[in-house]
Amino acid sequence: MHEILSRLGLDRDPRVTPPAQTAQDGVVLSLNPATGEPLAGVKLDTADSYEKTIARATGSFKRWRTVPAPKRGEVVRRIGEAYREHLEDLGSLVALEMGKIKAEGIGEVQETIDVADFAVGLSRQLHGITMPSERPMHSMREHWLPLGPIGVITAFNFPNAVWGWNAMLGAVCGDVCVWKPSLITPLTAIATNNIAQRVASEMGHEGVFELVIGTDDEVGERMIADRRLPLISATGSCRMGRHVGAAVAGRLGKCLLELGGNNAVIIEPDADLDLALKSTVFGSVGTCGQRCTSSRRLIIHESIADDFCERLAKAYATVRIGDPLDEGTLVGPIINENSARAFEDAIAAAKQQGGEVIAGGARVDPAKLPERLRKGAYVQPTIVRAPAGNQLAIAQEETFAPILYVFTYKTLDEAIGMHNSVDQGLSSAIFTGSARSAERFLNPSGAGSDCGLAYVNLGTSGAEIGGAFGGEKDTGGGRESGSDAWKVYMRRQTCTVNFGDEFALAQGIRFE
Ligand code: UN1
Repeated sequence: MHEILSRLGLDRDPRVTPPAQTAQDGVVLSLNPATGEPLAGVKLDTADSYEKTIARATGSFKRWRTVPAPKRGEVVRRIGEAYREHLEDLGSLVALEMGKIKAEGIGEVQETIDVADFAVGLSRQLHGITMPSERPMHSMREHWLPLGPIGVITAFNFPNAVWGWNAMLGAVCGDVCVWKPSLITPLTAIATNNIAQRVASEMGHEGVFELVIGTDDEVGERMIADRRLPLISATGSCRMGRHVGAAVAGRLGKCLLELGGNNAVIIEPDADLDLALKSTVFGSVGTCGQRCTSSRRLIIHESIADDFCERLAKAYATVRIGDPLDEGTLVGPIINENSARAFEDAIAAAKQQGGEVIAGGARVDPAKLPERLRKGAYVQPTIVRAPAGNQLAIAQEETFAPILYVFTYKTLDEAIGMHNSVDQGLSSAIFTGSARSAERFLNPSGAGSDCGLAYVNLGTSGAEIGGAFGGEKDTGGGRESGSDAWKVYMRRQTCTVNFGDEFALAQGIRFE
């Protein structure tokens, strides 16, 4: 077994089986997307084991919620420290199993550490407010209470950090986290969850972090229908989110959805173009275009479009594609064959719709790859220029691949209109030297960017944890991570106390 797996104790985990070439019943194979090799098998949960997990989580929640919040924070503080100790190995495991480059794998685990730190501070700041009562000798306040065991469904592309956002906040809020990770990245989930679980158990708090690894049919459907999970936090495609949202709404549960993006960068003629270039390259090719925040559309002023596209295409040509664990690689494999085909289909559609490919445009020829990488799926980061008139239907869709569609504009109003003309509303960026343009992009009337995240002079991906993360429209409206996103993991209670001895009704109603 790969040494990173052993260092993280995965070879001793009862769910992990030695790698086999073919999957057996009830086992999912985790593959290294860089080489196509199986890393290990992981035993799947069944309806039966799911039921046991939820029963356990329900019991653990009743104990955990009684632990004072700052003490819960202390558990999360130690979990953050344990992740610091395992940063290199966990980051490498993310790279190994998901295919993002090691620097980004480590960055992802750092994101979990950051949110753990944030949650520690928060554990002493789960503030409610007081308000004056209209009645004499009455007081009013609201306070925040633990919500319950919560279901967290995560995608393959951030196999560690998205759980971290939910689990670290949920834990200080007094919730127990039941995590259903993507079946593409179960090993990262096991290693990540085991660390949190071990630290919490050593401190006398067992069962705060539960993991269920199973198919949508066996586990996912049960989870979203389960009334014992008052909140389902789900990250994935808009299609998945519609299904989850409807199921959870059907039982009047709470949903936190973080779904697809179709993020655009606007570049104004007075922008710092060197900065815009670097940021656009990272935003569009980073993580092989598989972030929900990846830049998918470039909306550039017509006066600078040709020169900038030429520079961008040159920069794309220098991006080193290869093994994500090799120093110097900037783009690893795309996650699997299906994604590679979606990449090819999108490019075929773009060409058919009149788009012109000015960089990349195809898979990497396996013959040009080192022997051991030939079973991986590698694609060339691609730029497609939309035809005159800016009509390119395929750009309405989120293809989880490194494809950037380029559009041109004359006026900022036109650019913002194009920017907002897609169904999704996650992340957005403008590069400009003008304060006026920047403020128009952030227009407090709402006439600027319609996304949940808006950046000025930086790219669409790479959010810090301190802000609330999420998006509008088909992105699902959820907010995770920083700011006051913690409130979704708690329930609010408005408390009114009569400390006098008069019977008094609100609204001055007399009932004598
Ligand atoms: C995701 O792609 O699901 O802002 C999350 C970013 C990262 C998180 C991405 N901090 O790009």
